[in-house]
Amino acid sequence: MLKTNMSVIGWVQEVALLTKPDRIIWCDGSSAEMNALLDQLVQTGTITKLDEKLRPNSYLARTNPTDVARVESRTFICSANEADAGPTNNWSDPGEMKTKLKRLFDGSMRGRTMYVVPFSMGPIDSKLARYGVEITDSPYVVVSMHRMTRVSSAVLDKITAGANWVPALHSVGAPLVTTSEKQLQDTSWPCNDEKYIAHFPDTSEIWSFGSGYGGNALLGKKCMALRIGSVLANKEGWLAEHMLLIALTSPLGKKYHILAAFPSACGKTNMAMMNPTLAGWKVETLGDDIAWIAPDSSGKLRAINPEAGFFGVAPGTSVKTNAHALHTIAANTIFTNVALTDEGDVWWEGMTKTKPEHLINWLGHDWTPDSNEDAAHPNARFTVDATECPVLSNDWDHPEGVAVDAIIFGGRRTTNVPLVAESRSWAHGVLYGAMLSSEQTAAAEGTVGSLRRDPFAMLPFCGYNMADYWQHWLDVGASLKASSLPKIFQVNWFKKDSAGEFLWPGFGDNIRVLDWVVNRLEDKVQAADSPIGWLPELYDLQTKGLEITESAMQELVAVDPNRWLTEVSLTEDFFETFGTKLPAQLSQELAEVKSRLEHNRAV
Ligand code: GTP
Ligand code: SPV
Ligand code: MN
Repeated sequence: MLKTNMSVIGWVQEVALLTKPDRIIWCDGSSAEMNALLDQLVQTGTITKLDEKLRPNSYLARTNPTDVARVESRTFICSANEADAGPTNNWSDPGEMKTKLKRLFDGSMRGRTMYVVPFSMGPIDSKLARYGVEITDSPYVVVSMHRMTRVSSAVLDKITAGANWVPALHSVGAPLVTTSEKQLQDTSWPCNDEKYIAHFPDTSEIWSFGSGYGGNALLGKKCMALRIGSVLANKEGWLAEHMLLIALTSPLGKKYHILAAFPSACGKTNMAMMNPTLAGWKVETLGDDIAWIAPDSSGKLRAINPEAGFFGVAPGTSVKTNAHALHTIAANTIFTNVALTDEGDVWWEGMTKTKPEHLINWLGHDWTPDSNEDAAHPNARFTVDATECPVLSNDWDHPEGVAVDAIIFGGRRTTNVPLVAESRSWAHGVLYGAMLSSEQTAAAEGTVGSLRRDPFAMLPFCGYNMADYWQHWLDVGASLKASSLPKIFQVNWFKKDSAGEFLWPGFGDNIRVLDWVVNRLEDKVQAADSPIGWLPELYDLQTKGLEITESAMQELVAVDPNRWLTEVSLTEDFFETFGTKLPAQLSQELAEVKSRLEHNRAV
C-alpha cells in the first residue's frame, strides 16, 4: 500500500495523464458539494427531482437498461498467484489485466470531470477504519459515495500522517470526445458495454470500468469493504463479512448484538430494520450489508458497520414488510430504477396493495397495471444516510464497535433447510457458513430462482481463495476462548409448502426465531438433537398470534435425512473443487454430519 498525501497526488496525476479528463475536482464531503452535484445531475438529466412535499430533497435516477446490477462474470481477482483467487473467482494475471485496462482507461474521461473522493470505511478515528480514495468520472457515484461512506478531506490528513489507503479507480467508460476530436453526444446514464471490475489484492488496488451501478461503481462497498477487505482481514486477523448488524433488546431489557449473513436480496435490510411482532422486543439497526469484525484485547469479537448509508432493495418494501425502511426513505433519498408516479413520487412492486393507475416505469415508459413491463426493476434500490433510520442504534458509529453475541447464516431455500438450527460448535457453525446455498435473486446477472452455493453469502465478494477463507474463520475461532465466542445459527425464512406458498410469515415475525436464539444464548430452553444441529422444540417457538397450522410448523423444523444426504453429497462435490486447500477440519465436520444422517436414516 502507498503512503502519504504526496502518493495520492502522484496517483491522481498519473490517472489524469491516462484518462485525460477536462478538469479535476477534489471532493471534501461537504453538503455544499453534495447539493451542487445534485443540481448538476438534474440539469444533465441523470436524476429527476421528486415532488418536494411528497418526498423532500429526493431524486430518481434511471440507468441504462444494460447497467442494472452487479456483473459477476466481469468481476476479477487479479492475484499474482492464480491459486490465491481460488475456484470461485474469475482470475486474471495482474500485469495482463492492467495492460488491458490501461488501453480502456486511456482517454476514457475525455470531456468529463474527474472527481477525487477521499473516503473512510468505518468511523474515521476508529482503529478498525480503513481509508480509500476513489477517482471517478461519474457525479452519480460521487453523490452515492457521500451517502454510503464517510467522504472527507480529513481522510487525506490521515493518509498524510502515514495511514495506508486503497486507490480505487472508476470510469463509466464513455468519453465525450473521441480521439479524432469528434464530439460525442452525452447520455443521461453513460456506461460501456465492456465492463471490468478488477481487484489487485497483492497491492490493494481497485480498477472498475464501464458500469455506473451499485457495487460495480461505489468502490468502497463490495470492492473495498469486502473483496480487498477480506484479503486484509485474512492477513491482519479480522473478518470482513456480508452481514447485517443489529442490537436486540429482550423484554427483560437484556441487549444482544447479532450478525447475520444472507446472500444478496435475501433479507439483510429487512432484518436489520425489523419491527418485531412480539411485545417487549426491540431491534435497533447498526448495519444492513457489511460488517467488519475483530477480536478486542479481552478476546471478544467486536463488530462495526464500515458503511455510512443503506443501498437497499426497493421492490417488496412496504409498510407491512419494513415500515422502518419506508420511514428511512421518506426524505433525502436517491432512488434508482423505481417507477415515478403522476404526483412526482416513487412506486415499486409490493409497495402498496393497489397499484397506481398510471406510472412512468424504470425504463421511462408509460405504465398501467395491465402493462407487461415491470414498474420498478427487481434490483431497483434506494440510497440514503444511515442517520435517516428511525431505529438506528446509538452505537452504530461507535469507534470500538459492539461485542457480538450470535452469528446467523441464512439463504433463500424452498426446501430442506429448517426455520432455525443451532450449530454444535464454532467449527460446525463454519460448516453452516460454508454450506450456505440460495436461490438466485436479481441482485446480480443470472437466472433468478436457480439454486447456487453462496458460502457465507460471500461467493461474489471473497477476494481470495474461499478455502483459505474458511481456514481463516476456523483459525479465528481457535485463537479465542470458546466461552467468549458468539454462538452460530442458521435460519431459512423462505421454505415453501407444496402449493408454493411461504410456510413462514417472515419479516417482523422473524422475532419469534430470534426469541428462541436468545433463549438458547441464555440457556433457558433445551433443544432437540438432530444430525444437522440443535433444533427448536415446537413448544419453545412462540407462535401465539400467528395463523399457522401445527403441520406447517412441523414442516418448518423438519429435517429429512435422505434429502440432507443429497445435500451433503453435493457439498462433498463442491468441497472437492478446492483440492488440498480444503481445511481438514471442515471435511471432518461434514463427515460427522453425514454419519449422523446415515445413523438417523437407519433407525
Ligand atoms: P442486498 O442489499 O442485495 O445485499 O440484499 P438484502 O439481503 O439486504 O435483502 P433485502 O432485505 O433487501 O431483501 C430482499 C427481498 O427479500 C425483498 O423482496 C424482501 O421482501 C424479501 N424478504 C426479506 N425478508 C423476508 C422474509 O422474512 N420473508 C420473505 N418471504 N421475504 C423476505
Ligand atoms: C448486493 O448485491 O449484495 C448489494 C448491492 O448489496 S450492490 O452494492 O450493488 O452489490
Ligand atoms: Mn449486499
